[in-house]
Amino acid sequence: MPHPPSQPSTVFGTSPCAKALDQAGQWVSTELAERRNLLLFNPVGDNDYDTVRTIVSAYQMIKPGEYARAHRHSPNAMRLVLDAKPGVFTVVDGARLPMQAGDFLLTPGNCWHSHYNEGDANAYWIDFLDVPLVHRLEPMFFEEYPDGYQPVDIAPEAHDWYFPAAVTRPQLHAQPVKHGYRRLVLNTQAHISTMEMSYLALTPGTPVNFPRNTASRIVAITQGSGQARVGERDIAWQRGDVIAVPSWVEYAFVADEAAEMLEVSDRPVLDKLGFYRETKAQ
Ligand code: 1HN
Repeated sequence: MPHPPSQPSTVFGTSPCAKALDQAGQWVSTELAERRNLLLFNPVGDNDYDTVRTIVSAYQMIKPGEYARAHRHSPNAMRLVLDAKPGVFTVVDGARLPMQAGDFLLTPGNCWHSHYNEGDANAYWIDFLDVPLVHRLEPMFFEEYPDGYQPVDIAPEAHDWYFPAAVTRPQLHAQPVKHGYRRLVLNTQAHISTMEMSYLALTPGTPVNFPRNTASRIVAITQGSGQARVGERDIAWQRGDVIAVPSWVEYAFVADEAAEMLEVSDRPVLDKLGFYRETKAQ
């Protein structure tokens, strides 16, 4: 079994998106903004919010000493941590969960959540939410926590909502290679029923052609670099990048160096409604 590197190969904090967040950090406090987000809207038609039709993703940055106050909403949320020094954590319905590079965390709909950076460097992560789906179906609810501070009740080592990289990466590399890549589907269905989350590990130089299918997905690169073809577009990707793959678009990935990525898809919705369909992979 190839030994996965334990540290991320690059630091997100040097990327143009991180620079934009750093710039925002000079002007906009979490006091003012509640969340410091760089929203990844897809510039198609008159869209000014969605990354794909059912899911939005956004980078978030929190500075040392900052606190993003507690709120809750009906949309489900998930976070993939890019850079974080010790002392960064989120509190979800009273459970204090660490946020370290490579960790993945759930905030199921209607759970109170607040974020803290008690470390000594800016922390960056990617948020994924089913806001566009909830918006279209209309059951949108949002509430501020009274006075903003939710108490911490527990600080568990392990939790159903917490997928530390130290656990998921060895699990991913223990999966068999199928169709040229490894896939680990995270056990999240009991908590978030609208989206499916998988980690993928690609072997350098082995192209992976995915079947065209009716699910929409967002792919976030956690390790390595390579190229993708999504529909008619050629994309060079590296750690920290986010790639939108809309419904019924053909897509293929090839890694230049051992690569890992997280895929967030709306497939459970399509499956439940009987709308999931795919063509055979070439
Ligand atoms: C939200 O509540 C968070 O709580 C992050 O960290 C990103 C994007 C759209 C709507 C709500 C958060 C969000 C969001």
